[in-house]
Amino acid sequence: MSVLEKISSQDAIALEEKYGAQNYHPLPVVLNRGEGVYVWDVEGKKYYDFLSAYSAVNQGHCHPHIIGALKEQAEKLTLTSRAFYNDMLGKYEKYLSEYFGFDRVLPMNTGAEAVETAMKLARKWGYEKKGIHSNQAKIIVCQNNFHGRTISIISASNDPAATENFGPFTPGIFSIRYNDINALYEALADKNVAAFMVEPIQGEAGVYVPDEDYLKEAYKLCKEKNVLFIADEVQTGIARTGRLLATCGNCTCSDKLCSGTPDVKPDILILGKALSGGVFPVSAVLADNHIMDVIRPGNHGSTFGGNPLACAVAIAALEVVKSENLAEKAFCLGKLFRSEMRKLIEKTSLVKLVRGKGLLNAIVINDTEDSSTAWELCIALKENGLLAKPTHGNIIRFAPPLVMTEDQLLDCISIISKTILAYEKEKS
Ligand code: IF1
Repeated sequence: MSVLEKISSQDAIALEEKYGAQNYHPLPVVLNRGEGVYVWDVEGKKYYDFLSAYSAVNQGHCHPHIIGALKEQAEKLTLTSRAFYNDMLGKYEKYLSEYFGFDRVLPMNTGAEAVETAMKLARKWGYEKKGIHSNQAKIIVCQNNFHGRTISIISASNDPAATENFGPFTPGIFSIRYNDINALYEALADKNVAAFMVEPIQGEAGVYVPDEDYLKEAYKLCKEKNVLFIADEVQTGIARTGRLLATCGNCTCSDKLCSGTPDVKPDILILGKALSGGVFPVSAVLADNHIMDVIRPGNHGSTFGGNPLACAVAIAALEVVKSENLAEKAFCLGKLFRSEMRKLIEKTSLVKLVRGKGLLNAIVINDTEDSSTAWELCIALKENGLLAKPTHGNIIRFAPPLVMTEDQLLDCISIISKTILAYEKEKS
């Protein structure tokens, strides 16, 4: 079979089932084209994408400015390794540093690699700057976190599906309750703590938004105890939550939304996903000199990290975020989305609540955690032309590309409302 030969959805699914490791349980839809907020399946049916590849495609599918940069750079130079300089990396590092207000960038590829990098950086800083005795450094994380899939990262996880039979795990990682400032206060009493790593909103846990002051208070505590505050903004960053960053460090986001004085300026910022607009894996760790300077030649690296293609793509992806005011759009559309969902909740007992920030939202289905209601609703949404995926328990995450127009969003809200009301009627 030629790889260019057209195949049906059924055949594509059968191939994955026969030849692929079965580490996913996808919705039965096979996509082969995307443009902006839309994707198409192999039979030509058009859908609104309400997952955005887990927030990697914030700029919309195949954005012409990003694809243009990709093509142009791909024809010139794609990879040199870091054994040599390339003419894009420095430009990119300057652009990224200034964009997010940090001194330096350490370029990687996937989100998990960037999280690992941040953990290594924090440990090394702990020994060399804070004076922690060798091999004693601790990193504090939060329960129900999602930071990726490597062994060290799952050592921080309490999700049995992600951890069972993958031990032994990496020591030195301890978890506390999320959104519990006292728990952090107690954990930071230990002088061996090098860092506290947190998601500003817990995505995988079900789009769990912490209390208003939690991050600010947590940051203050970290400052008092000389502990690094690591923000994992792989999912929340790059305009998704209605700000350039959910922690809104020294950011360049729209003045209208930003008070100008950042609540939290992470010591270490982790970015991934939408840093490339979903074109391919590009991640980065940002920090100021007094932290990043513990990393010396040979300490860390990656064959692909900082490759010229990634640099060109990421600059273009970040240009789109600014030129199309995506933070502001996510902020306004998110408000509209949640207020319309609240109206729906008044009309149905099937949905308990809506929560989220910007265009990272979820609805909680009024059913037991192990029921298949959320899954069945997602199947019905798919039939009606909208793709979303259930997350832990009975929660449906809604995270469309940020380039959506208000009319498109209202169309989507009508699809979601009609689908839920029809499902409820059918079941009653
Ligand atoms: C999968 C969730 C999203 C992340 C944060 C690091 C990473 C992720 C905050 C690692 C990745 C993904 C991976 C994806 C599912 C997904 C996800 F449902 F698990 F929670 F987005 F919502 N930090 N998140 O969210 O980045 O190495 O994957 O590039 O299928 O595992 P990565």
